[in-house]
Amino acid sequence: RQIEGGLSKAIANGELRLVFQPIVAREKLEIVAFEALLRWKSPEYGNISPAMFIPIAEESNLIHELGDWVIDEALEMLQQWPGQYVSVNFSPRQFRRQNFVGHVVERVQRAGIEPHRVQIEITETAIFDNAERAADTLYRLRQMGFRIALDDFGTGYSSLYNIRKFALDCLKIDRSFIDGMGKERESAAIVHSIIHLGRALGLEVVAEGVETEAHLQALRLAGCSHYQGYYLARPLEADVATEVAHERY
Ligand code: G
Ligand code: G
Ligand code: MN
Ligand code: NA
Repeated sequence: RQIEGGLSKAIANGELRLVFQPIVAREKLEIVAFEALLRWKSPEYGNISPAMFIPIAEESNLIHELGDWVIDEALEMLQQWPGQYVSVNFSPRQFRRQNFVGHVVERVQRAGIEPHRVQIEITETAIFDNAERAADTLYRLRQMGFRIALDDFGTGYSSLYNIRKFALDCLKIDRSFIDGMGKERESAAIVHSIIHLGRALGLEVVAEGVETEAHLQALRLAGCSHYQGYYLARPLEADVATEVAHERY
């Protein structure tokens, strides 16, 4: 409850910011995109992780206000980058909002941004409870030119059904599988399968949580096209992201 109160003031008080983690492409490790990640530095509680406060915002209508702030900030960054796209996380309630498509389209148009420079990241839980409606929403977003990524791929219910049923551009392999790659053969086999499946379907595949040179080498060998993780870059402050966007593109 207290957190909820603090959060409702956080936007107006300028306590929120976005950081941006590079997503790099296989060949030259150039930065093709940044994932926007929300940060909250509260005067009362210090730094609080979105893993903690997003679920609280989801229980109230705050998630919409927060989400709108995130989209607008992310769109503004695009003006300063040479050609990268931005990947924005949407929580299930945002995604299920009435007229979600119209809402996002309006903000993108107002910012004068091409929808293909915006990737919408959703998790499998967002589409789980009403598959028909989710399919329609994703189809319409894609018609408008947005990119769609399935985040934490492999951890959701019925992952294979999801890729058959929904209009997607990108699979983000959950970092627990990358972490497990060198440890047990199940994880390695799953990572390989997702990469092959993605390629066969013409989807971009991003490996998340690339933390070591060994991860990168194994993923390269497996034919993975895109990587994200601490080994390549941590989430960066906005000005640093803009600098590296120009250096490595
Ligand atoms: O950096 P990391 O601690 O940022 O993020 C923790 C969790 O919070 C992840 O599951 C991530 O997807 C989620 N998250 C980060 N930023 C946002 C955001 O802007 N919106 C939503 N809905 N989730 C976010
Ligand atoms: O759920 P989602 O994939 O959106 O969450 C992104 C989260 O992963 C953020 O908290 C981000 O800070 C974190 N993250 C990014 N790269 C790495 C990494 O290499 N290792 C670990 N452990 N976490 C990472
Ligand atoms: Mn994500
Ligand atoms: Na993820």
